[in-house]
Amino acid sequence: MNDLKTKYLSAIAAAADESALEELRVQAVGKKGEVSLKMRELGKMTPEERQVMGPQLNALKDEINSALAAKKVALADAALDIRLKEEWLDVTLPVRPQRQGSIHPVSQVWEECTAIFADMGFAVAEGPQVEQAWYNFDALNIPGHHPARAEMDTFYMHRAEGDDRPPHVLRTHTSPVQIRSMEKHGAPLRIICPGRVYRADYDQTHTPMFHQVEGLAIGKDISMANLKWVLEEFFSAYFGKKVKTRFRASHFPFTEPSAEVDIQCSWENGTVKVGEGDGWLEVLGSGMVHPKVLEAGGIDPKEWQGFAFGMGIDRIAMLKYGIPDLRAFFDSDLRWLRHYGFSALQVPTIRGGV
Ligand code: 2NL
Repeated sequence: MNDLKTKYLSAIAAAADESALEELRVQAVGKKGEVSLKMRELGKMTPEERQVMGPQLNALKDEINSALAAKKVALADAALDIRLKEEWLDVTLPVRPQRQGSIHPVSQVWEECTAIFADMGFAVAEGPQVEQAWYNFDALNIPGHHPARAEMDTFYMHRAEGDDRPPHVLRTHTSPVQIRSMEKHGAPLRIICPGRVYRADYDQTHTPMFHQVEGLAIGKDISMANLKWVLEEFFSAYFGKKVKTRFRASHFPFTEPSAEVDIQCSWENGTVKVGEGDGWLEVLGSGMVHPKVLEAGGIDPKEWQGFAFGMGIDRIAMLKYGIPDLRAFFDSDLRWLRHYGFSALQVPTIRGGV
């Protein structure tokens, strides 16, 4: 028994890996292992012999089993030590350079507008870009003979011969979204509608697709004074300084009275600077919502009134970020995008009332 013990304990101590260890386990304490065979011989012994040999064999078996378990742990520890020495990373190395996309100026300004008007309690509404002519024109008190409706300015959806559905257009402004909001939510209402709009026009200052943000506030006693405050608050937050406004009487079919709004600017050797000097720049159209338009939206004009305005997102983006050519906005030129684009981490630069 002592020979067996010395033989296996030293073999276990010398085992090089887990498979050698398993082999030793089978040889010693496996079903047909040496120790197990010895245990089977107990049956042939006298009770006195058995009383001596039984416990000794059991003790030997236990000792071998714990030696096997201890060696297994030691082998695993040694293997881990080797891996820890061999495998390493320098976490202080800079990451591989990665090309990053940038936020388009239109998206940036869209977000800025949304944030500023949200602070003044305006919710954002969106709607379809392919719109029924009724929502785009009729509901807005734009008559059938109005020049804005002419085939020249408006993209009409193709109709197959015999297709008698009412006409659809690519919306020419986001006003139809506001009509839909009036229908859906009723009054009171305070929303802005940013979005893509389409007009058949292409030159230095016009692209067939552009972006607009319209605003609408309807209540019991909302007036032009509220409109003026909201717009001045907006321009000051957007340009980051107090910006004077000038309201000029104008005409739109969907507002009465109507006003075009200019912002204060200076012209110095060909560049415009907003919020200084004694020049003026037209940036939006506005007015009190026409009673017929309220009616079209399902709101009683005898009970409710409100203001509306519309301005070009692309145009105010050009003004704030000094981008000279509108057409380049939609060329997807990577050099242009890298130059005028914004980092994804850059939060909108807006500031509160001045
Ligand atoms: C412009 C003119 C304007 C509106 C848009 C509007 C919408 C509804 C009712 C009444 Cl639902 N008005 N929108 C009002 C006045 C002017 O846009 O020149 N935009 C660049």
